[in-house]
Amino acid sequence: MVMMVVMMMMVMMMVVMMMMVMMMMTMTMMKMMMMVMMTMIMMVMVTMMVMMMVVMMMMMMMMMVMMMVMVMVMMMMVVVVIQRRMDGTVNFYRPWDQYKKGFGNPDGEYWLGLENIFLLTSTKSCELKVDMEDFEEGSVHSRYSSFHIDRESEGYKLHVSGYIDGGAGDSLTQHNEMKFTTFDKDQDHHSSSNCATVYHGGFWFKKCYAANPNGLYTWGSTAAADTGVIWHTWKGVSYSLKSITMKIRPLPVHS
Ligand SMILES: [Ca+2]
Repeated sequence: MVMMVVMMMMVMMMVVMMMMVMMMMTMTMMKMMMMVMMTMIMMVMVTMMVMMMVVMMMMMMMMMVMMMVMVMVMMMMVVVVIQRRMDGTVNFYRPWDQYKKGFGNPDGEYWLGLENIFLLTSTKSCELKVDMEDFEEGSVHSRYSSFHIDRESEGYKLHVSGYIDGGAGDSLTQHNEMKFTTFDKDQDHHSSSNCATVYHGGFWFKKCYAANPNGLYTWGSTAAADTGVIWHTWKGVSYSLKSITMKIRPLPVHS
């Protein structure tokens, strides 16, 4: 009998112990499941945040690319008039400091100024277009794919190349590598005279010119020999043009 009781008690104790172990195991399992769930939630949240950041960065990059394209398009559209003759209202027979700083009216007869032209063309490559009209309703142009000038200490030396025909012929390439000359600053290649004094305007004279867009405005015929507003390859040296406009435009950067 005693043995039976002892056996029963032992079995009961074993059952209780097993239950306790099972309870402990269940609690550990629940804890582990909670931790796994928390970790999963955290991972989902972090993934969502990373995805949001990536989307935001992509949007910012797209906006930056769009802004860069807009700036490039705007730069390509910017045309700067550096010289214009159209009605003879402005005197172009001027000294060095006037040609350096500019004169006239941007809406009419105009010289932008050598220092400004230097600053505009020194940082980016530009093309040059020269539009011309005669008094018989003729209209032509000449284009140069590369145009810039040196600083004042280099005499504002002209660098022009890449002629493209627009009906007027090429009267400017022979002025390439010339320094600027005014009546009070002779930097031309004519040893015995000053081309600016002889032809009444400042320009990148050589010995002396094929183009003299800053010459005397004489409404067609040139009163004195070769002194008009001249583009030699279009109308010769005895015809003073009705209008001439020199404009520059920055070129897109080539990689
Ligand atoms: Ca000279």
